[in-house]
Amino acid sequence: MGLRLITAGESHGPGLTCIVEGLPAGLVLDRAALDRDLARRQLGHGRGGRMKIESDAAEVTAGVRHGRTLGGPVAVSVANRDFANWEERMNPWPVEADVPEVHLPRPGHADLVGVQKYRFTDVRNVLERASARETAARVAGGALAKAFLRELGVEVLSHVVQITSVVAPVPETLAPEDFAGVDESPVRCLDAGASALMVEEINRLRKANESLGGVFEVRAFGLVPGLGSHVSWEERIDGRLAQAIVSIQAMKGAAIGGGFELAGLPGSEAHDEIFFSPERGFFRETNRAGGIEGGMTNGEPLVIRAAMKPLPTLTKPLRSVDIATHEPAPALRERTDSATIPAAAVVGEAMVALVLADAYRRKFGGDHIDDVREALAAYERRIGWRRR
Ligand code: EPS
Repeated sequence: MGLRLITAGESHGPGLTCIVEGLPAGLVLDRAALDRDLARRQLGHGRGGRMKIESDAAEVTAGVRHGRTLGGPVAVSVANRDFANWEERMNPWPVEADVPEVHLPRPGHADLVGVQKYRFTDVRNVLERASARETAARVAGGALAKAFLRELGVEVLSHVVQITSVVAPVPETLAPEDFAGVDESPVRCLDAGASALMVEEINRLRKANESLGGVFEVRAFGLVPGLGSHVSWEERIDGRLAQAIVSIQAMKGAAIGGGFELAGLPGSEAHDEIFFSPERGFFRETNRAGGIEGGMTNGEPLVIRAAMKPLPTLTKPLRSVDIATHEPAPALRERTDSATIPAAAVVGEAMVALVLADAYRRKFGGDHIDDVREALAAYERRIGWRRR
């Protein structure tokens, strides 16, 4: 059995819920680490008023006893503090008050297609679930997956590499230690110079009533070779990772390793030659493949990037049409963030961790965390893999 995540919840409803099914029993969870990831997702220059209201905390309601998993589904809930201001508009039950419908869909959002598809007349019925508030539940689930991966020697880390036209230089190789201070940068960028320019860029565009997109990168260290499989399209781990990344609200692209740049190179410059030494076993000196060959991890660090479009809620709204009258009208204008790429990178870590945790569960099975550890150690011995 693998591992899967289900989330439930609306942006201004009572709260969010995440259920992770498939964690082994006996896994030690750290409450503080869960809340730390939720807090990291709230950081970043360019966020709007909502983050001053929310201070996300995880409440574990199932699957854990005295800090250890029991082997059943783990449920975590995260309250929406803002619900206090939305009790009538977002009450799960009928209310006396007359709650006005939203009729102005925002270009780039799920609004218009959502009402068409689900037979709604009120855009709010779509936007509440489409909102990126849902990513708080993903991050809670990702924190559980990370706890499992950490037991297997895997670290999943992220950084921002681009905000609109500001592109940070990225060294050819990065080690887990290089990410130590990334959360101190207001844009979660590893390069101090680019970080300052990104902050300026956000300020400049925010003043012009614009929103911003960008690119983040997730790296995973310590992955054993052979997660995923070449035998079927559904099992290829690059495909599963791309799906997980592009499923994050506002993502328009995913690239593994050299990504789109590889398309412009001759074959001799696009691959990673294979070497062997008794100390290191098989290794590569480059990592253009981003740690994946033939739909399987190859023992090098995983490198995956995501391209995020500018947020579609604009303080200077784009042209749209009233869905009730069919008259032209500016799109819905809501309180919004201007840039969320630093937070999106934390969500990227969560999604990558969930896919990797699922791959470890599929490959190594086991009911208790020690079963997984033993199966992994036996496999590592058989292929002569040295952890790096
Ligand atoms: C979002 C709009 C904003 C963001 C929200 C995502 O919310 P609001 O409409 O309440 O101002 O703050 O993100 C979060 C609440 C969060 O926790 O990340 C949207 O439309 O996607």
